[in-house]
Amino acid sequence: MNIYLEISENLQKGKHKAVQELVEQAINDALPAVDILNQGLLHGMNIIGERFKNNEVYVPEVLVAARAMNIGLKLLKPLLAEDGERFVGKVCIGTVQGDLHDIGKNLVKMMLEGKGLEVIDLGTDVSPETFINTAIEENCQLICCSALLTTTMEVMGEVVKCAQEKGIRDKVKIMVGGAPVTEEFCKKIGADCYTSDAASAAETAVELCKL
Ligand code: B1M
Repeated sequence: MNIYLEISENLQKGKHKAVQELVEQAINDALPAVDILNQGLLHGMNIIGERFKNNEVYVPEVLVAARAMNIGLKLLKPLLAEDGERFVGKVCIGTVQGDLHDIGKNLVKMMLEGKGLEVIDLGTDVSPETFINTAIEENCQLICCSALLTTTMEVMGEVVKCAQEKGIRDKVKIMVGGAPVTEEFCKKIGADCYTSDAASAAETAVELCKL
């Protein structure tokens, strides 16, 4: 079995120590970090996602897989980060109120930092007011909102409204993303842009911070 499949299978079983050791081994073998991420960690997480959808596994199994995923991500972080210009802009990021999913948000954060952006991580379950107050206090050019639930993605519209109410809508850009989010939804709520994955989120963020 190749090492990517081993990482994927151990992640699916929630064996975080094995995932840690295998990712370390792959890094030591000089395998590309992006392949370790896509063919190993994300491959395993996608399978768990499908099984979760089909009621073949339940929340506890998904949680241990998510823990293994986050451990693997931490190890890859320095390798995924590029040695670019430092602090090309300031961004705050969080998963919206009511939503506890943070793996995608963490991946986006890592890529943003890799592009030289200064990132304030607000964590999960973040209220619209917290996004907007942070953007004001920290002088952020960009707010990044992640949502994984069809029920919580609506909070992104509240973030846009809150920015209007606090009079900063013309000073801050709002980017939205996460599995249920679409370009159409982004337009509907009046956010500035939608990106579908962490790499394009980071590239777009740099462009938005330059505006
Ligand atoms: Co949850 N969950 N979950 N879950 N969970 C989903 C999202 C679900 C699709 C599973 C399913 O039924 N198929 C489903 C949502 C259904 C829906 O809304 N239509 C679901 C559900 C129902 C729930 C609960 C309600 C289950 C329950 O309790 N009965 C519950 C809700 C808790 C809450 O948030 N209030 C719940 C709980 C959990 C766990 C806690 C067990 C765990 C989260 C652990 C954690 O995050 N620390 C979990 C997980 C892991 C998942 C799945 C299996 C995997 C999500 C993930 O991390 N994917 C997920 C099924 C799935 O997505 N296939 C599922 C990997 C990650 C890298 O992808 O986050 O999509 P993703 O990020 C991508 C892009 O979307 C993008 O970049 C990343 C890739 O490059 N992206 C952005 C993300 N944010 C972005 C922001 C951007 C730009 C791009 O700009 C700002």
